Amino acid sequence: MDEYKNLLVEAKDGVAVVTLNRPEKLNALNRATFEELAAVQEALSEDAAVRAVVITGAGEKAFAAGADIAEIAACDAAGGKATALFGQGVFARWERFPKPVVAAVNGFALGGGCELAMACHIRLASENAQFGQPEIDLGLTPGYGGTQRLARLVGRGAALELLLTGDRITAARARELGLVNAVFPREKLLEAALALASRLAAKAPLAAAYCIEAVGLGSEMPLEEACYLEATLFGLCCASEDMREGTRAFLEKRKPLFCGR
Ligand code: CO8
Repeated sequence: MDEYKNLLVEAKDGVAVVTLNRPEKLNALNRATFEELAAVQEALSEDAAVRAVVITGAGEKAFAAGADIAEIAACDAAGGKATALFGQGVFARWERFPKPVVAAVNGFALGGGCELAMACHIRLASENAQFGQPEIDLGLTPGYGGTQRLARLVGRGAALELLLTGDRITAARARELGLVNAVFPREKLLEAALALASRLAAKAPLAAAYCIEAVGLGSEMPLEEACYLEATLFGLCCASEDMREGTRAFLEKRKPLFCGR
């Protein structure tokens, strides 16, 4: 794996773990970290040995406590918009990443940190995790997709409550709202995320990529067009070696071994 300054990246048995690594700043997402996240996306998407990704934060306290406020403080209108668009692009590429991405939220996921978690496909949290969009207390709106993904995940009422109060919520409340998929004791979180990612890594890679595409694109389309997209992707699966292997393995009463073709 390449060397990064603000990230730790390790890959083993089909699963890459990307750790945001500025614990002294609660893993606040500065420009350099975004640039490295963009670089790691490219590297991991091209690496056929990697079939699932876990994103987590270094240290005891934070997944990511937001965008780097020191950098934002210096933004003018044009710079703020450009910075937001750049970050949105990086998060949109995680959302569209063709391999499952699991967020292991191990502490504060605030502002840009919550937005990064929401761009991942599945969110697991530790019991001590806290979520929130506190931008309002900085005189800001979220800028990395938070107003949109939050409302889509938890509904408009709960999203506006979080956006307008800036309040932090517990992992248990985030679970109730559907913002996270499951909650684990802190010491079990990474193990649980790795176990889930390993299971996902063993699934048929093309079918996984098409599920991500169908949900990501389809949920923004009229139902009829989205179902048409689904049928097209289903047809593509039917042309794959993995479909032959999966159906044959079922009929032969054995486990399938998928190759991603
Ligand atoms: N940016 C920069 N530095 C930060 C951030 C941050 N978001 N969060 C924490 N830090 C730093 C602190 O300044 C401190 O540094 P130092 O030791 O050098 O003073 C260090 O991390 C430790 O933080 P604290 O001492 O504050 O730790 P506490 O345990 O006392 O408090 C909190 C933890 C409650 C999480 C607190 O740090 C906090 O409130 N952080 C800010 C949370 C926040 O407001 N996040 C939203 C940021 S804005 C955002 O994400 C907008 C995204 C869209 C941008 C669009 C592009 C322009």
